[in-house]
Amino acid sequence: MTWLTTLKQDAPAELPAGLSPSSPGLVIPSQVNGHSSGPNAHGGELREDLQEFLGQDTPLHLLDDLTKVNPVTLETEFAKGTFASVLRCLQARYMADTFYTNAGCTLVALNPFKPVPQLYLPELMKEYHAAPQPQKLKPHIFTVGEQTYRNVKSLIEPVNQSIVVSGESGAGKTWTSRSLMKFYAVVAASPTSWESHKIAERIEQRILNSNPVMEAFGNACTLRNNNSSRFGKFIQLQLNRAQQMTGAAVQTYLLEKTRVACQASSERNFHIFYQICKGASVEERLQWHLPEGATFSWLPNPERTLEEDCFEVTREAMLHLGIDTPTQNNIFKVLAGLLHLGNVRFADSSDEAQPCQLMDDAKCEGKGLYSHTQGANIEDPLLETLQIRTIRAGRQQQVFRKPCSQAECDTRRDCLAKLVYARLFDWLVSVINSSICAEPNSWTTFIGLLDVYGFESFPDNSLEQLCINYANEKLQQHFVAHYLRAQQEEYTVEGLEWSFVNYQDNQTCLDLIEGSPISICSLINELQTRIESALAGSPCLGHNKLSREPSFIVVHYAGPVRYYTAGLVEKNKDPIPPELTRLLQQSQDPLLKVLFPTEEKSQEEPSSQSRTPVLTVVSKFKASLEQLLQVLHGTTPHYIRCIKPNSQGQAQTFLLEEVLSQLEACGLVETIHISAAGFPIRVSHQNFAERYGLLRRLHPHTSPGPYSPFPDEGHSGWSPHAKEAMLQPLLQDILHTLPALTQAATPGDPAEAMPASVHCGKTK
Ligand code: AOV
Ligand code: MG
Repeated sequence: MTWLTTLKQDAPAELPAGLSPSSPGLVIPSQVNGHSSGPNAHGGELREDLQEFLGQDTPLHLLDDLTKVNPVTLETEFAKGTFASVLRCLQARYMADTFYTNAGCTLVALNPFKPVPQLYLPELMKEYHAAPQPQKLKPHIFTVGEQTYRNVKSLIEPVNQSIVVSGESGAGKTWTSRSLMKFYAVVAASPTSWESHKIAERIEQRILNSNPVMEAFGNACTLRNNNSSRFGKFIQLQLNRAQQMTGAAVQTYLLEKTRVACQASSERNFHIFYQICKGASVEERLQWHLPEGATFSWLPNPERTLEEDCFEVTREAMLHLGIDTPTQNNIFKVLAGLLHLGNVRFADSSDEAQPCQLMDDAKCEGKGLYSHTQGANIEDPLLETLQIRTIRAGRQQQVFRKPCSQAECDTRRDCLAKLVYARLFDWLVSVINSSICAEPNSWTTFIGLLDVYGFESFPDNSLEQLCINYANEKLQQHFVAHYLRAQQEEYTVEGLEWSFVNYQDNQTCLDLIEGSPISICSLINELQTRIESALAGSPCLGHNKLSREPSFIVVHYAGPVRYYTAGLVEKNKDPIPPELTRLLQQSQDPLLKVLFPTEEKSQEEPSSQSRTPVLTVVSKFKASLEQLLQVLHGTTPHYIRCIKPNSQGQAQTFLLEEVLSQLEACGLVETIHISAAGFPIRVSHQNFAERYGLLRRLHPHTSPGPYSPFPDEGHSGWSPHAKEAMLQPLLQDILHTLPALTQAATPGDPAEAMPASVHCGKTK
């Protein structure tokens, strides 16, 4: 038996009358299983137990103090203000530069919003790694990292581990997973070096190099975070039997590709575009057709200088990953081409039979993509592809050409850019994978790091938010299921009486989103199919058919979100005109040739026999999420909840309301409810006996226990003063073990006096 949670199992026979083996009040008073018939009944019972146990002459104020932490008080405390206590605890710690706090099985990570290099020094990593009990050091992501690492190692049958990092945009998820990767690069360093692409590089260095590359292409400055990840990431760090990191594999989710062609005001495009515009040399500008001072409509706010605009770092990292300079040049040339494409403007055509023409001032700039990627001149097929739709109809599949409206031309232009960028990103991920992935027989276990977008709720939410929140809903369910299951199993092993608290199960919400046969996902998919099949013949069916203002609300575990259905179906379908794919397949550009191989069938390309159904965004996302969950289910999960103390990104500023809403959104409310339903304190028998064994000796009728720390075992009949002297430290111990419940810190308390853990007692 690993943990002692009550005295029930191993209660010594000589326990004094009145303190029954099933009454764990004295040990950890918050753990009483809710047998009380009412607050007073329970409080009184405990006090009597204590008095009986400690002797009638025990000073009354000591009894009072000890009964203060009785379960009833805790219940009431919890009901009326656990969050207030938790908030004040986090606040006091934050103000004293203590950014990590344990909360049950999760670690809360507050964003310092200032450099704290001393927290991430390799020496500190080694200290956590070398500590006999890292959990006894200050709470840190390295404690989680080390625990995870030891879990893999210590088990006879190795079990894969995962660390799920969550939190809202700008809370520090990417920072945290990056720091954990650095931690493993130090503690699980492989002794051998790799020789590849002329660069001898240790594998862990290569793995770290994947970060700047993926962030350059997948991150952007948003209103909430200057370096916001616009994709989800799951990286598996692969370990061999000797616990050395031999490689890694990256899986990405749902890149926000619309950002290439459309950025909210005050936001920016992906970092890489700014990097090439700011960092290119004179020769490179010539080579990539990026004249100095050129303006691009898809490059808003270029005057802002961010530390992320570090082209050299990206290039260096690409080189280390095996992407050579000619390939890099090719990539940057294509990206410059996309910027030029963004400057293409179409004038409205007064004659529907005539294609929209380029606006005069855009003509020259619009040449960019053609000349770069086609090797052909301006009158080539690209312009035509944007302007004219080809329709195949009739038995003979005759081809009709129909000029597009101005809006349609714009949509096709944007679609082309998104298509190229998304393919480029996927290709980069595959190159990174082939560069860092270990041979199948060179690793046995992995540690997975999940850095996904946090729960999102904006005034206007669409398909992107639906997918993101759906993912969070799934992860929350995984967390609750895992945590409850783990607790239940432990209680069964310990032989404890245990009944489930009625926690909020989000299965109902998941059924609403993904259930079968009818759910939001299936209806969005079906609506599209039905519109296409039932209304296909209508000449009036345009893209804006559904763009009224209808919406629906989903009550997520983290709060209700209103989703507008306008454009939802179209976004879900994410149509790619087949002419665009065909055009790119014909390109002579070496990179585009790789991204768009000719043998691949374009979407909606009619095949001779049957039309394979086009996978919608939601279906693809659902499938990748299920795959991820399957992987996570095969691991022992650990959770880090990142919290943003204020939305301005200011150091030393802790806004209670903003933090509270995040505690709710990241499911900490749920976690605390679940923790509250269980036994919050776990102490091994040995530690417990060492710590509290003397209490037994204070009673004249008890015989010394096996772990008594005192030499004068036979002694009994302590004086009241002696008892008080001995009990005071114990009392302090108990009060410090349950401080979040019993001692709400007042603002300004020194953080060191605050508990390193926030938790609470039973509610039932
Ligand atoms: P996110 O990943 O959670 O947001 P980041 O990890 O990018 O957020 O963190 C946002 C910014 O906060 C970073 O760029 C740092 O400036 C700062 N920061 C975070 N953690 C620390 C830390 N431990 N020490 C110092 N600075 C830190 V998003 O990807 O937008 O959901 O999409
Ligand atoms: Mg991020």
